[in-house]
Amino acid sequence: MKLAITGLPQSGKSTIFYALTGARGDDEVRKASHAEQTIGTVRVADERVGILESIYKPKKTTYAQVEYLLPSNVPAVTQSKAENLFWNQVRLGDALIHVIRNFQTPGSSPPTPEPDYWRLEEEIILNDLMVSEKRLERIELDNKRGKKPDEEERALLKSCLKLLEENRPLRLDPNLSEAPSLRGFAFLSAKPQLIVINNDDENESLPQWKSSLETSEMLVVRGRLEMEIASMAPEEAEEFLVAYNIEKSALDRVIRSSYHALRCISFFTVINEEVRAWTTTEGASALDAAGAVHSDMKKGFIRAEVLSFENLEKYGSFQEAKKSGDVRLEGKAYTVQDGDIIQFRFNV
Ligand SMILES: Nc1nc2c(ncn2[C@@H]2O[C@H](COP(=O)(O)OP(=O)(O)OP(=O)(O)O)[C@@H](O)[C@H]2O)c(=O)[nH]1
Ligand SMILES: [Mg+2]
Repeated sequence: MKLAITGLPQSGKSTIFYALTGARGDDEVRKASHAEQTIGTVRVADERVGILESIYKPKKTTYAQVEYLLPSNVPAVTQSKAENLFWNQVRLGDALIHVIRNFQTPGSSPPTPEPDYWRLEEEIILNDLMVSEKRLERIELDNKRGKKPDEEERALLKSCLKLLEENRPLRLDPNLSEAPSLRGFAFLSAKPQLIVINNDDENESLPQWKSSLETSEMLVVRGRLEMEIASMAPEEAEEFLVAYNIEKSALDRVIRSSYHALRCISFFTVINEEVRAWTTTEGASALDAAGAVHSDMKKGFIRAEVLSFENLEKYGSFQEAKKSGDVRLEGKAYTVQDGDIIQFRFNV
């Protein structure tokens, strides 16, 4: 899962990125600094993995991972090359984390979170509008030259255009945001989005907005404070978490909310003495899950042996659960449930 950080200039994008990836002690962080973007990989905390570990005593344990992308270029106000570069990086994300300034630094104007939100949202919509217009023009041109258009794509693009012209994002219409034939366009406003209100150290509350936001989740992060905490040793961080009344770190909360926004679930495998957590989306089939683990498992898929996490905990082992008849044999079309422990039977 890739989460791209967006926001107006000086909203605290870098600060939030480091709060999320700076990670306290236990998290494995790899930062790859490319010419264009910074990527931070963090593991998804999941207490069920710890319980699986105590049951299986594996040689190796692998948590699910989330990648954060911090684009290097700031979005310019006018349509320039730099701006395109920024959005091209953001386009790689499965979802957007939209950072909004709700703090004041000496010399800066008081924060205006709601208008700031709409300013970036409008840019995102405009961006998609241009992409769909351009593609539709192309289709009409080809049509005139005798190339038969893909009618489904054409109709979908027209619906996109209509919504975007009303200044509304594509994420409002799942028929458009989830349409397989539009996936290639990687429309920005079609991506699920998490709004992170970047508050000052002393402020824990969500700002009151005049208009409601139909589809996006919003949460408060005290960016600078949490960035400082993220760089501390665990014991020192603990004191701060208590002092500032922070129950869960920004990292845990943002990951959890993005899981929710992206409709992600986790399933587990135990293969060659490795316990491993995987991320897939709600509604994924056993065959999709097999493909995520290994292409051979998908190709040679026979059956999936599935045990719910609750039943594993109840019986204490896969074998005991099997004796009680609680391990189910499922076919390709089975819909994976959050917490399933899956053994794939396959044949290559
Ligand atoms: N008080 C306070 N200051 C913050 C907070 N987050 C960021 N800042 C300050 O705001 C300024 C901008 O933060 P950055 O994280 O660099 O913002 P950015 O969006 O990455 O900026 P650009 O990359 O230049 O667009 C810095 O001086 C930060 O120290 C916060 O939560 N509280
Ligand atoms: Mg920055």
